[in-house]
Amino acid sequence: MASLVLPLLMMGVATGCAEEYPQSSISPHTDFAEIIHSLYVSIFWWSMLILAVVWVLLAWVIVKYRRKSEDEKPRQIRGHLGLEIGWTIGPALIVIAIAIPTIQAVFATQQPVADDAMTVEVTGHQFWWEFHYPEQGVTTANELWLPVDQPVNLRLESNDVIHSFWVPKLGGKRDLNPVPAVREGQDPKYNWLYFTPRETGVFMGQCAEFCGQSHALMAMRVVVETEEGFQDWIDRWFASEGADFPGDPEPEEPELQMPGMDPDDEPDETQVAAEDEDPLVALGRETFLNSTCIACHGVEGTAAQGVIAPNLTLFGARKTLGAGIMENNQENLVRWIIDPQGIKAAVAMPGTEYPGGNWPATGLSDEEVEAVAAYLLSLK
Ligand code: HEC
Ligand SMILES: [Cu+2]
Repeated sequence: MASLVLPLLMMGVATGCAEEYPQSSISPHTDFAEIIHSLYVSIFWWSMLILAVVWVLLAWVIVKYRRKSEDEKPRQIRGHLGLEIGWTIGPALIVIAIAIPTIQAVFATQQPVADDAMTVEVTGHQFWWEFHYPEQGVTTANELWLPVDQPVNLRLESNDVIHSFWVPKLGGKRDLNPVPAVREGQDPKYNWLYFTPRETGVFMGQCAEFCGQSHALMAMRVVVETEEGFQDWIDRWFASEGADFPGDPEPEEPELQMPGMDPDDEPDETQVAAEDEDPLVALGRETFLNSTCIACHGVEGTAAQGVIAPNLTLFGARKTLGAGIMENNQENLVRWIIDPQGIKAAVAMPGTEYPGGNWPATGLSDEEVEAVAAYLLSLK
């Protein structure tokens, strides 16, 4: 049956692709994505049935009404009421048949949030992603860590223009809007995305709403870990530089807090370890903490408390750099610190020789850049 070969071939290609392509939307890994996927699959098979019926009818007409002799003239017909009503009602029924499960799916993906759901506040920035975990007191960027089988409720918001959160394998695609100022007593209106990751793994995502010059370079990863793996990541975040824990008092003003120089500081493991640390890393830390980097970037437990750029705590554990655009290694990081705008247009970060984001060039020497990169990569 010719009418079946092509659909089967297409299915083969489609399922074959699912495993290889990181941003495939036909490879669901959450309840949300499964709802969308099963809707898609059922509509696909009903369409295939319709296609088969149309092809069979077409073949029948071609054979039955073909020209049988040179001088044959087909019977001339003008209009056919029955057919016309038929092909008006038929498609209308098909549209209704598609609308019913679609509307059901829309409601199913807006289900009430479970009591034990974990909230993550996602903020879109030109051109990177910020993830804040209010319950854990953790902030990170571009790599969203989640525990498997734990319902998560993402609160979506933008710091500037409209962005869109899209990790195809996890389902959804929802805009991050700048949240308008609200009147007193009113609650701000956020978009939310609620799902439960079903499997561990790394899932790729991408900003799906054009947001400026480097929109195409605004990717992200979602790292779904086991419960223990996730908790370990949270613990490492707080242990990063051996300081603050949740509930600790707010850090002092950056100028006042020089790490390692406060006589009241109790010696702890990290400070003991610091003695035999790589001198390059030590130089990098000092350079980083004494340059404008910390006006924008934060590193937990240090004087770096900037909040307008990606938080760099555990930066060395990130797989990629620059919102998912390149591998996170010494060589790429050095290139990034020297000239971020040369790699990603319109980025609000100064380079060593060019200003950026209202800050003058950092003026770091090649050696200092190497050291800062080594320091940032040591944070893991
Ligand atoms: C004016 C604010 C500002 C200053 C100053 C600044 N940065 Fe940035 N930085 C940013 C912004 C904004 C981004 C996000 C860019 C993007 O990916 O779109 C960024 C990204 C980064 C990243 C990549 C983070 C990630 O997860 O991909 C690193 C690493 C970094 N900066 C290091 C530094 C260092 C080191 C310095 C000092 C030499 C510095 N930055 C100074 C604003 C700043
Ligand atoms: Cu965007």
